[in-house]
Amino acid sequence: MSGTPPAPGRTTVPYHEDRSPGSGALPPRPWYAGSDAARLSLNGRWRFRLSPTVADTDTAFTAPEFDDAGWSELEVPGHWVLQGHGAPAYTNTAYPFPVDPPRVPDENPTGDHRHRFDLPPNWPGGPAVLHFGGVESCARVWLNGTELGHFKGSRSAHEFAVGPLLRPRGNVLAVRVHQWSSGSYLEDQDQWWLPGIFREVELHSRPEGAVADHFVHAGYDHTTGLGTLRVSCDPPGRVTVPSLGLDLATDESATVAVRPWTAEDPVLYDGELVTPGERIPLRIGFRTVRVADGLLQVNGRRILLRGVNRHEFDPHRGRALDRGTMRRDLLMMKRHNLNAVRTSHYPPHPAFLDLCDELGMWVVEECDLETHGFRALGWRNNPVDDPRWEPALLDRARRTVERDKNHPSVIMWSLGNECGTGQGLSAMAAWMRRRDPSRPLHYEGDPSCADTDVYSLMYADHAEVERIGRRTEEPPDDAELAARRRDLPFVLCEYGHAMGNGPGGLSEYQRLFETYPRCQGGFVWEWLDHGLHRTTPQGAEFHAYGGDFGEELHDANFVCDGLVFPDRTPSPGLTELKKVVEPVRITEGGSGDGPPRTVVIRNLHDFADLSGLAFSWAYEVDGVAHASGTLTVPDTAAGATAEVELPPVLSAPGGTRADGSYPEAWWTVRAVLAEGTAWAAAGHEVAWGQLPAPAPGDRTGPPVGPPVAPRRSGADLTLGPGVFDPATGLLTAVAGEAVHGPRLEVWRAPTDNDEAASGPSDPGPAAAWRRAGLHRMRHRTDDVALSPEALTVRTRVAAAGTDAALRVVHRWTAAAELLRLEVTVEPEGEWHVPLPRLGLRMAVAGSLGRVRWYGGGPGEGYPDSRAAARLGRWESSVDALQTPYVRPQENGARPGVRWAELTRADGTGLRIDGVPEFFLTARRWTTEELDAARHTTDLTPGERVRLHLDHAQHGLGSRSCGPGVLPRYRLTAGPARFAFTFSAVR
Ligand code: IPT
Repeated sequence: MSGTPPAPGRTTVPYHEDRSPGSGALPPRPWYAGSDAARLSLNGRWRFRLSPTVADTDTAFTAPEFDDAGWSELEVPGHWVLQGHGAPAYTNTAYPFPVDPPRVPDENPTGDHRHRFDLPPNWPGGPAVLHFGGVESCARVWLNGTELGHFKGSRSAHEFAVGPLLRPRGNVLAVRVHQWSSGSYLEDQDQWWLPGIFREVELHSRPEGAVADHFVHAGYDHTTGLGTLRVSCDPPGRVTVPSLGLDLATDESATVAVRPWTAEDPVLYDGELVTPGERIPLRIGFRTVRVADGLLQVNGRRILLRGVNRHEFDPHRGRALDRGTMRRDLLMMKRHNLNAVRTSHYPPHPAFLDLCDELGMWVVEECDLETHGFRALGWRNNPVDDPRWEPALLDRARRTVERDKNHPSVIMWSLGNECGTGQGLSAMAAWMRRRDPSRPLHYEGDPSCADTDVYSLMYADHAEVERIGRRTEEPPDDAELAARRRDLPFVLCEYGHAMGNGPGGLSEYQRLFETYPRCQGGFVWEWLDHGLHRTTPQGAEFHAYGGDFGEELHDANFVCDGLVFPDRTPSPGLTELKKVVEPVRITEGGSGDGPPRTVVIRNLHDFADLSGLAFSWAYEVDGVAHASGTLTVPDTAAGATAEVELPPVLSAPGGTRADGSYPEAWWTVRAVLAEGTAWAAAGHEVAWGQLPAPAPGDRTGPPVGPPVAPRRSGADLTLGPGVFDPATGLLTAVAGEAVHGPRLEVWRAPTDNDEAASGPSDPGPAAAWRRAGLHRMRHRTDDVALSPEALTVRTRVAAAGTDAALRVVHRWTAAAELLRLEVTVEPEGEWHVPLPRLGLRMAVAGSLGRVRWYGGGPGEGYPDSRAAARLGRWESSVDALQTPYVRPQENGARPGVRWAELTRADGTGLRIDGVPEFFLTARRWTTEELDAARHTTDLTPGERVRLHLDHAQHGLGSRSCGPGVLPRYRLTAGPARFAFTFSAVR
């Protein structure tokens, strides 16, 4: 133990600073949505007064007759800092106060709450409890002037016996809440510090003989198909499950044929638990979780976790979530092929778990525990390694398990997050194992896995995951622990850090999960950006992050690292994840030359066959469907593969494209829900694949026309439809459209992943790029040469202070109405950094506000995050092409574009065909403006549309927390060649 001497200057500390979990509260019990025992919600408008320190307060307000007329009003549940009192603050791991456990600073905002309530006329009288769903971080409670006790443990429920204190009318509940307490040391999760009564406050009648505790044990034996039910209960009673014909005493067990519960098919049997004083509805899911043969198994099968880490957050209400929001989260997750949630890093509102039971989610439920800020201090005085904190730690373990043990969706308990190691964790684990041997334990922070049943890491790179898959990873020192760990299944409790644009590299992780049985998937970090909704003085709305509230210590936008934006619209990362983890993989079959004649359908579900899905095919030429039909897929069990014939070759109009090239043909095969489910309607798309198809028969088109020679007349230089500046060789107009450029561009507004440093010796790609001057490249025109066939412009692009350069040859040719540009890039000197991008940058009229393209879409895509980009014909406004990352950065590229048309309202405009395919980006501000912006409201549309036609982009990676760009997605400076054809859209 790394103990501390007693705090000098103080022999006793006040209740909010002592290490105890509290006093006066009742033992924890299971939460359930309701029973026949009366309940009264005390939520609503309460009276509120904020004091900056504890010393400024006295307890006079607890007297029922106290006059609170001068106080403010506050919405409960809620956080006072989001209701105009004080300010939120964000730190990732650093404690926002001097570290001296268990002491907290004098500046300890303290909120006194008062609520007056009457009992309804039919209130039964007798025993009752006052229920607090969650209060951050320490509450002291009085009812009608009598003190009930105090508690810590923000995201656990606490209850007090209050029956004898209640009066029919004029009850006064007084609650003092301290923002900081000893408990804050155990709640150093990466999120906003948000004090307040943020979950419901209720009064529960607890009649004599009501259920004090009950534990539903419902296992499933996959070898027999039988489920065994036993419900233990205090006091004893009876359990009925009508649809199973069960009527048994508590503690008696019954074994019957059942359909098991899984996340794919969440079968719940309605039942009832009846004791002398209460009837509780039960929702029973039969399933057995175990770690066997080195695998995490449910009902005898290995499962693959397609998961996310979920914090509770709402941009207006913080952690005071309503059920609609919880449900919306889950529906979105299900619709994006996700099947697992880690409740990072505390027990969620228990209603969320009811929804997980109902909709089907594997849940890893974590205790409300993180002491991350001690890491920077070499883990000195870490509470989890100090026996004096053990009661508080055990209290958190107990309150987690006891409250939520009856949920079939919860398949593992997690001790907490990022606490280092220590005996306190072992004590928690020992208690949890005794109390609930039916669930494996998870904890990531101890590489020895001494207290856990699964080996878990966060942000391991692909190579490490592969070694773990092969069981060849570096073992822990202790031989016994090494042997034990090698036999454990592996999960990535966090990976794919979804901060800003990214993550890249998800597909590569998924391949590993599908290749190595030991690698059972993981949980992307994280579900949601925690940006707080704010409005500028001019009335523009944006999402605020760390530092926007004047915090003296903060971690900026590291709190915005989710797959969905703060307002819960999906970010491109979620669309990508949906595609990557799809439970059915559709790929081309057959072997040999020519387009495939069969399609391979791989069923990647853990349990379900494909009968719930309807398959269809479409034959598309340059994104236009010419024929479509249903695809009959045979019964294919989970884990099995079917190969299905595609329809015979079809004839379709082909012709040629504007630049004279031939259109392409593709099959698109889709799998949609055959019937509606609890989480999506019939027709909802689950999976899709695209395969090259035989080309359309008609391969003829109008000839492009004879070549045209460049002409210089006076101050003008023209070539076919193009007009050039004779001095710089820059295009000034094409097909009647004023343009500026194109010229070579290598800079992009760095993403959060680009910006991430991994220590003083490695400041990250963006810093290296800036050092190399990639954001301040100069263009020198070396030659503007005319020949009968071409206009050739040679430039040298380089930054001040270096001799590394890019030599660029622009070869312009024209034929009839087409203007063609061939670009050759040749690096010169030594290039030590990858390029952010390589392509052309140009400006066109702002009126060209519509975009139509044939290529990847509809959303953005980057080299290592483009699985979800579907080849098709897409349309958007320029404005809608932007992805509003909370901190502005590179975004919006559409990958694999063959051609694009930018048009104005009347339909006229400019067309660009690219060979090879390119990344298309169009926005109303420059890269420099995008780079400089801190919030979305810093960007104001300019007069022109800025186009980027990129031959290549550097990958995204996941470096903001985790591995950078995989080698194959690095954009190394090297010789490159690409071409574009410009023409008019009329
Ligand atoms: C990891 C934390 O567990 C998580 O809460 C979050 O902070 C995440 O990082 C980054 O967003 S811990 C880190 C040291 C890998």
